[in-house]
Amino acid sequence: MDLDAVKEHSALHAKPSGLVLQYGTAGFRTKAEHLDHVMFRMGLLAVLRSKQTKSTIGIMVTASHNPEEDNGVKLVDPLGEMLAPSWEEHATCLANAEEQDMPRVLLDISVKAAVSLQQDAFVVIGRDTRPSSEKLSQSVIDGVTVLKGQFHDYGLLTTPQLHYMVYCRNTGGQYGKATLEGYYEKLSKAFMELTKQASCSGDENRSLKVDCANGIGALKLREMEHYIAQGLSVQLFNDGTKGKLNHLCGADFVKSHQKPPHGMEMKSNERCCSFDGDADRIVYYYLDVDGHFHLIDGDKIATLISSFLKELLLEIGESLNIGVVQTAYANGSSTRYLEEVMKVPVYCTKTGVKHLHHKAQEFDIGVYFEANGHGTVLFSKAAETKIKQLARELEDKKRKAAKMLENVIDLINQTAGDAVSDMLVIEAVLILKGLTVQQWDALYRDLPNRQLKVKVADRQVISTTDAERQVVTPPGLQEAINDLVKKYKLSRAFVRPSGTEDIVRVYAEADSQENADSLAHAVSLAVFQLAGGVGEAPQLGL
Ligand code: NG1
Ligand code: ZN
Repeated sequence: MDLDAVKEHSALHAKPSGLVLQYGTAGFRTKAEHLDHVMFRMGLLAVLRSKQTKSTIGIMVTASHNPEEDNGVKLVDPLGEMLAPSWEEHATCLANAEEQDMPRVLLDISVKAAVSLQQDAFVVIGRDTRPSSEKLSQSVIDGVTVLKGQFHDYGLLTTPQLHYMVYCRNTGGQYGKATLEGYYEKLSKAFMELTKQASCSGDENRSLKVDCANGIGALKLREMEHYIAQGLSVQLFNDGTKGKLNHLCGADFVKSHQKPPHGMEMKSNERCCSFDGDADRIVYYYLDVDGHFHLIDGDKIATLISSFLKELLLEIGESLNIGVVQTAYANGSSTRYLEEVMKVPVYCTKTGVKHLHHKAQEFDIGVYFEANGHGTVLFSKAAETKIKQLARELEDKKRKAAKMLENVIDLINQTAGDAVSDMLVIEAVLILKGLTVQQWDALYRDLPNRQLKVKVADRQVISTTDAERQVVTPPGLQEAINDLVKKYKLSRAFVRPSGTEDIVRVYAEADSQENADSLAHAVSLAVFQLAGGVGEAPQLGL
């Protein structure tokens, strides 16, 4: 490692002294102007990770659903997965090292992680449409080249497309071709094959309005449009030609405000969906005839997809196990429906897809979704082989079911949540089951809920256990929450420090919206009082 060259180039991407950042739920995220040094250093780190794993590593420059002025970066591991936890720590150390210490910290990491420095390194890079992303990805490239890593810059990509590229490259093209065309062809072919099995054509239903959050999803969906045109017509809104990224639109806005995005023309009973800023999340919704807004979130997406997969498994008579993984944010009604009506085992993990992904790998078929619409389906290698074999051997109806499962395997992006791939799976399931958006929504009724944010001096004073459903510190907070929850029916509440914003998140659900709001407010006050709230105390209705 040429540490002199590292030092010299690092000075061009100098760290503002005193700035401390953490590799959180989704990598580093903050105001774009604070990130230049982080990008350069993540370029360096990706080279080490690539040498250590002897594989291609990905770097994505995005801040997902955060405001346009923010940016962020995350590394993608060889199988298209999130970076391993021990390397998250290395990333945090490296990003926070003061300028003069950085080369030494880099060397320490390479020793600790037993990186063989003679090994070649290859890094692939993608970025979203933020104005700051191009320059920041150039800083990543500077980091990669100073350590003599090779790289391919894909330029504008959705986050899941970058995950896909990494996985393809590390499996010798077995998963698919590591090009955009390869991605579009793989998904569209599986979608067309799957929907061909529908008994009725249901043509009138095959159109969908998509709010692209003024982000990368618009560009990529437009590129893909003609590949799927025969099966689905998509009408794009918030395509980035006018509005600002994630501003009053996108999946996060729709989910957290529980209302339609701006800039979308909705008529009653029309099926609509929203992507987030880097197109790895999706939520659906519609207006009923009375003009009421109905949100269909990640929980209902998981329910739709897992019930479809379970039916196919019953059809082929194979005892492959299926499990659904959620977080504490999953609506209580969804958990009850999955367990009691669908008889599917449900597991709860900490927030952040890496935790859900990890748990989902324990099943033959693991369906995981965060309530905010980030998720996918994982098929174990054994399950995939079995299904492919059955699709050749079985006959008639059973064969058809096995073939459909095979199509789902190709259609779902198994590397991470992918709004485009999830959208196509959902559309295919609706077509195959002949379901309208209202019928899908009516599977169960969400418990009214509310999410709030509380500002505190140091959010790390809150620690949690039991998949974040119980507070451990500060003392007295969990008792206070328990007492408040007891005052309402069908109620539940929990708090946790956000991994992507400098706030504490509060979640509450109860038998009515009024009660959910009131419980969430009361819990926010308890957090404010017991966990060092700053500024004005939380007020009801804000
Ligand atoms: P934090 O800020 O840690 O709550 C948010 C989402 C996560 C996940 C990450 C990464 C909620 C409540 N939290 O994390 O689910 O998607 O962002 O984007 O939706
Ligand atoms: Zn995202």
